[in-house]
Amino acid sequence: MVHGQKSISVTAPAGTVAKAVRLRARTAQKTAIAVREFSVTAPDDNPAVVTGPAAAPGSSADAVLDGDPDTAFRAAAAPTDSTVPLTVELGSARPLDRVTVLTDPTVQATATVAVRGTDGAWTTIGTLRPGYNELPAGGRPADAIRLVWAAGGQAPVVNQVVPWYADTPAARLSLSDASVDVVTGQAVPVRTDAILESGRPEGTSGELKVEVPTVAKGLTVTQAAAVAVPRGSRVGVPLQVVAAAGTPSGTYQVPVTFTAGTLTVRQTLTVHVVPPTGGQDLAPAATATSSGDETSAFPAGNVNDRDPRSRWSSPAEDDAWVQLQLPQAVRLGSAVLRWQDAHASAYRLESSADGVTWTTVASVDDGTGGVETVRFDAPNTRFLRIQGVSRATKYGYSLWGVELYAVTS
Ligand SMILES: [Ca+2]
Repeated sequence: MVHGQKSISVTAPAGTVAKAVRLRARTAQKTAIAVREFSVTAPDDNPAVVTGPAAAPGSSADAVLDGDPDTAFRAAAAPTDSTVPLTVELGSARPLDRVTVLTDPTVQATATVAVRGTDGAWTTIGTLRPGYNELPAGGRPADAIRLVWAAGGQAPVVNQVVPWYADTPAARLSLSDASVDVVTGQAVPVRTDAILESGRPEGTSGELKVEVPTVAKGLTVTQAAAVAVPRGSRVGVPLQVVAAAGTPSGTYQVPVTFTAGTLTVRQTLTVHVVPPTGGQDLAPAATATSSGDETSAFPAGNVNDRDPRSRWSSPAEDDAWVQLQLPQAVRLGSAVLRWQDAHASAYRLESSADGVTWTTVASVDDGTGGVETVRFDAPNTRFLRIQGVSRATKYGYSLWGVELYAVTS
């Protein structure tokens, strides 16, 4: 948590693995938040820096590192004996496998390419020709690459310099959805993709394996086993998840691995197996109460009055809640929440048979608002509570309506 700072720098705990980073206001304030720059770096991600000869107007040496082969560094003049090299400082020494250099194929300019070892000495790894160049760098630790032009020829144009490190995993594995809900007995599979990315210039191929835990009897995940990941590309392999009727409800951790030679990369797919629900919405027959209402104009009863224009609104407190008491206990399987703009970014659904002892049946920590359907298996539920954890806005929680459905099998 930070306060009144113009520049904020935060170091994540060692070993943090993150897909997203967010900045979130926690309290109301007089002025808007303006962010000029938001950057994130990985621990071994020291930014590379490039310097070189004078650039032609509108061009810059940075263009060789921007990842875009369409932009280019254009030298202002043809090289002479005193032209400084184009030097890429890599930021830290890492074993360098190869160097790719893209230059304009129509420009006649010849250069030698050298890499700098940890002893500070430059070693020439090859000669640059117009167009595509891929030069072996020997795999030794290097912390810089430079291009030294021969005098004469035309003003050089370099589109991209790409270092390929030998210590980069040959493949990376991620999941398009790391967590899925699967309804038992539903024939249509739920799909998530295993995404494989090649980290090396030569591409890779291997075997994708999904291990369904034996306790999840009835749960199947089908996929193509052999996967080829071409050079520099990204391949999505569909994983089709089905839970046969009778699969025990619960949350299962399913390891997904990709093995190529001696390398294995892994991820975990979380599968929530939930029973099918249906029948009539049970909420209108329930009695709604809350931890508190913002004003008497927004009472708890507005969540189950079947009126889409009336809403419940809580005071601006993260731990506010609203609950529905059913006429009798049922095996509850889903809740549909219709949020007003002031929604929860995190909340729990809790079940109780007596209104005293509560069980958390679902936790949502990435609430997006709008209409959210939450699935679970909550036998013997007389009370269902929507327990706020954190608000997405400075206002209290606000719901237009809540629907509740029982398990049908
Ligand atoms: Ca309503």
